[in-house]
Amino acid sequence: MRSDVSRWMLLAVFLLALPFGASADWGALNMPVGVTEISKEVYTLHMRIFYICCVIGALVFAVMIYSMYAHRKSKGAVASDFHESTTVEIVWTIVPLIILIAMSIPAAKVLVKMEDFSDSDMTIGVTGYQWRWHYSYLDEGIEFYSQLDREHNAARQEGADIDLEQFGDIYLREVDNPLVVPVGKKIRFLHTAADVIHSWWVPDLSVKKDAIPGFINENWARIDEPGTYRGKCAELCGRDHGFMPIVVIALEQDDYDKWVVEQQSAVEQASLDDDRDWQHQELVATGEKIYQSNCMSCHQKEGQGIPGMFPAIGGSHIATGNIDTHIETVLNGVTESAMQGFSGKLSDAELAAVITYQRNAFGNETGDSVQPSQLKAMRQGQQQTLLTQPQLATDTGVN
Ligand code: HEC
Ligand SMILES: [Cu+2]
Repeated sequence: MRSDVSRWMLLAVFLLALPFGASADWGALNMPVGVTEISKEVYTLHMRIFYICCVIGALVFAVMIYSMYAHRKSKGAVASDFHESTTVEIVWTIVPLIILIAMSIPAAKVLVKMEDFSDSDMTIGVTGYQWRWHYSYLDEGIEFYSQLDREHNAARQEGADIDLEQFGDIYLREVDNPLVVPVGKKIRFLHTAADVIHSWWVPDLSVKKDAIPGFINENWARIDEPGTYRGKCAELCGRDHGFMPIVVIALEQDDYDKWVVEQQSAVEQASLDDDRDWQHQELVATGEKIYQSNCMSCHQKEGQGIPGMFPAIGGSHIATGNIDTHIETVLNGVTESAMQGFSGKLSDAELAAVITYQRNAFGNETGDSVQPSQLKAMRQGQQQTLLTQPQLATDTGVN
């Protein structure tokens, strides 16, 4: 009789353990330990509570399985009949209460630590856009957009003939401009969004925070080890939600300082680019890259668009017609449509390049070149109108 019970128990344990034994890389199923003090504490907390749950689960199931087997009907078992047993009720209230309190104390400690934003060494603003991230280093004056790497973006296009092997295990998890940070510094992140709700999630840093338009959420991380840490947008934010990865590169302080200097000189270079005249070929070549990173996800690889959703650029009246209308469209976007303005996202030179490209690709053969100075003029003209408008309004009020 005894050995019968234990045989059944063994079978149950074996069946329960199957899924664990079957997976070769079972570490990958669990949450990562991560590379920050908080992430390690979160991991420890998670494991501790997980084990408590395992013990409770095992005990409850053991009692259930044993009771069902030992007191089965075929053996003539008769259900015992005890009502309103104060002792039992007290026990099953007090015991879970004690367990819950025991679990909440360490959890509260970690939560409090996570919410302590004091004494941060640097602050980075993180803004979610459909479908890219914008980073702004508040003290260093560095800012840039970060989006799905151009080659990965090309590879995901329908019918793209690209060998995915080359991307290894980071396919669709690479960006053009990673977020670069120093190790050992307390970095405060300020999260917000410009259109819909996104969520900035980097598991290794134990950072996952909703980015909500009109709100600023805080978070922080102090990274212990140099390395590359990847994440994703974790809030369903529209068509390309699955294609706005995050890459954080943590560098030793010296390397980070070098990076900051490089960035600052890149800003100078960009302003030089905005001030000079460009060759036609140069504009087209640069424009193609900018098109692939910024426009292709909607207007498609061959500029054919998606009928009913995104207009084709090849043969478009705007991309082959009046240059100013074309510039206007790209600079300010089209209200009430998915076509957002790129005035804040691309520099004058970048805009000039992508517009030139659109006018000379996909069968469009205008032969036009657009120069950064035209963009600058257009921007200034628009600022002028904005400045004079309130004036007009008061004038009409007086009349
Ligand atoms: C999120 C999707 C999206 C992205 C990204 C996008 N566009 Fe558009 N674009 C649209 C939509 C939608 C329209 C149609 C707007 C309307 O007229 O209602 C449009 C229209 C246009 C037009 C006018 C075409 C026509 O014939 O009406 C041009 C030119 C254009 N976009 C250029 C660009 C450029 C340049 C970029 C990249 C820098 C870009 N677009 C990125 C969605 C997008
Ligand atoms: Cu998103």
